[in-house]
Amino acid sequence: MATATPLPTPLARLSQPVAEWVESVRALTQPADVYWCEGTDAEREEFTARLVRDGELTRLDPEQFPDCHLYRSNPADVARVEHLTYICTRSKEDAGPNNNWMEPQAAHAKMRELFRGCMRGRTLYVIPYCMGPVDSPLARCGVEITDSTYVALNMLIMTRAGRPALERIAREGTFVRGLHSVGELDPNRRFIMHFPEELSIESFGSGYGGNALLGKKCHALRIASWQAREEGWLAEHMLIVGLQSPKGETHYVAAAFPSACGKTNLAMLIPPESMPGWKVFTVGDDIAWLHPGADGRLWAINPEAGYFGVVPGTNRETNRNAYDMIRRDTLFTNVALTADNQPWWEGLPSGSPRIDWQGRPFDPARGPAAHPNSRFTVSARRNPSYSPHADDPRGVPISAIIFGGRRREVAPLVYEARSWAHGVLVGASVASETTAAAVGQVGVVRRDPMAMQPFCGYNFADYWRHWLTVGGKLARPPRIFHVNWFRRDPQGKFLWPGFGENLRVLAWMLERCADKARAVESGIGLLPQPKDLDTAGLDVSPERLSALLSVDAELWRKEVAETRAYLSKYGGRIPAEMWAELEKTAAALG
Ligand code: SAT
Ligand code: MN
Repeated sequence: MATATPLPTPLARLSQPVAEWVESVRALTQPADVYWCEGTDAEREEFTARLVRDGELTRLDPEQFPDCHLYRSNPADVARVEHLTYICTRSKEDAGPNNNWMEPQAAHAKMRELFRGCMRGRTLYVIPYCMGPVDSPLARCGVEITDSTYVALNMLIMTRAGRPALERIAREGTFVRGLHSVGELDPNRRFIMHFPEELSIESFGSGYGGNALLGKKCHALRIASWQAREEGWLAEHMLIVGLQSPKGETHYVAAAFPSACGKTNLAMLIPPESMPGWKVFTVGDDIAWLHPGADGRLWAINPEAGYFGVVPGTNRETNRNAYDMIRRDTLFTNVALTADNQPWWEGLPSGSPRIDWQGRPFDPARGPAAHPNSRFTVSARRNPSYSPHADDPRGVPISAIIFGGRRREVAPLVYEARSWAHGVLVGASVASETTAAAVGQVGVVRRDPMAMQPFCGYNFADYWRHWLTVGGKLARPPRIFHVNWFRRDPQGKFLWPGFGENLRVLAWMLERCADKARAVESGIGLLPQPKDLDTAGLDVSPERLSALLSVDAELWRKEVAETRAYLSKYGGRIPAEMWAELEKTAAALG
C-alpha cells in the first residue's frame, strides 16, 4: 500500500527557542505578516519578482545581463556607519578604545523604542542561516529577522540560509539573534548594536550591506570574534585563496586588507601570461574563520556563500573572473545605467552612462555615475575560480597569512615577519588610507589593525593576546607577511602594476614557506631582494623594483613612534611580547 510522503515540519515548529524569539519580536514590531525562509531557488525568484513588482528592483537587459537586477538605495544609505556602530558589553573595558560602547540595558531600551511598531504594514522575514558549510563543525548559525525584502534576498545569496540551517539550530540550541528593521532610513535614527555576551545584534535605520546583512560583518566578524576568543579560534577580515604551482602543489593563504582594498581581486586573481602553469582557486573574498587543527596547522573556512563586492574598477583587465561572474544572476546596488539598460560603472572601458546611481540623467558635474561604493551581490558558485574546497567541512590548511593596507609610502611591496609574535605586531601596526566602504573622509591614513578596526567585537589588546595564544597552539603556524600593492612614486604614480602580477609576490611567499627562497634581514622584517622575485615578462624597471623594496629608516622610525603611541592607548593590556617586538624593530632601525 502506498504511503504519502509526510509533509515537512513547518519551519515555525522546528526550534522552540527560535519560535519564542520570533513571537516576542512580532509582538514588539507589529508586522502585517510573518514569513519563514525555506532558502529555495523558487523563494529567491519570488522575492526578486516581488521587488520588481514593487518598483524596488529594475530588471537589466536580459540579453547581455540575464537575471540581473539593479537596486537603488536611499542616497543617504550607501555605506557602513562606524560612528553609529556599538559594542554593548557589561564592562566598557571589554569593548576597548577601538569600539563605541553603550551599556547593554541602556542600548536595549533605546532600540526597543525604535523597534516598537516599526514593522506595521510590512512583512517580517525570518531567515535562519549557517555561516560556513552546514555540515562543518567550524560553522556557526544565526537567525536574522528583517522587514526588508531586499535584505532577505541578499541574505539568501550571501549565506547558506533556510531549512537545513534551522535544523542545525534545532539540534544545537544556540544561535546568534539578529534583529533588523530599515525603519525610516533616517541617518539620525540609525544604530547598529552588538551584544556579544548575549550573542545578539540589533540594527535599525539602514538597508545597506554591512549594516543590514547581519550574517556578514555583525555576526561573522564582531560577534564571531568574541565567540572565537571563548572557543579558541580566530574570526578575521580575510580572503582565502588556493594557489597551485606549475608543479601541482596547492597552498592556501589568508589575507587581511581593509574594505575596498582589493580582497576580491586577490581572491580571484588571474595569473599573468608570463607565469604559465599557475592556477588560482577562491575559497573566500572577505571573511575567514581560522581554527587550530589537530595536526598543528591552522584550518580555514569561509563563512559566507556569496560575494558583496565593490563594482567600480571591475573590468576584463583588472578582474576577468569577477567581470564574467557578474554578467548573470547578479544583484547590483547603486550602479549607473546605459541607454540600453545595461549596468555601467567607472572603470569600464566602453559604454556610457545615461542614468546615474540615483536614477537621474547622468551629469558629470554631479560626480561619478556609479556610487564609488556600489556593490554586486552574487552567489560564490558563479565564480569561475570557485574552489571545490570552499564547501569542505574541514576547511583548508593555511600556509601563509598576509596583512596589507593602502599606503602611498613607507610600507615596501612585501616583507615577512620574524616570528608569529612579530607577525602579530605587524598586523597590529597596519595603517591604511580610508575608502568609500564607510561613511566619512576618503584617503586619510588611519590605524586599521589586522583590517579589523571596524569589526573587532572586543578590546584590541585582548584580541592581540588571543592571537598570541592561538599561535602558541600551532606546531606548524603559517608564516606572516605584510604587503603594499599601493606604493607610489613622488609624482603619485603607482610603482607596482598589481592585480594578476601580485602572484609574483605570492610565489615568493610560498617559496619562503617551503624554505626555498632567500630573504634579507632588515630592521622591519625579512625582505626579498629584487632578484628573488620572478620578474620574467614584467615591465617594471630595476630602479622601480628597488624603490618598491626599499625601507626608509627615517620614515620607519616615525612609523614605530606612531605605533608606540597608538598601542599606548591600550595601556597595560598590551601583551609584553608585542612591546618586546616593537623595541626589537626600533633598535634595528637605529
Ligand atoms: O561592510 S560591507 O560588508 O557592506 C562592505 C565592507 O565594508 O567590506
Ligand atoms: Mn570587508
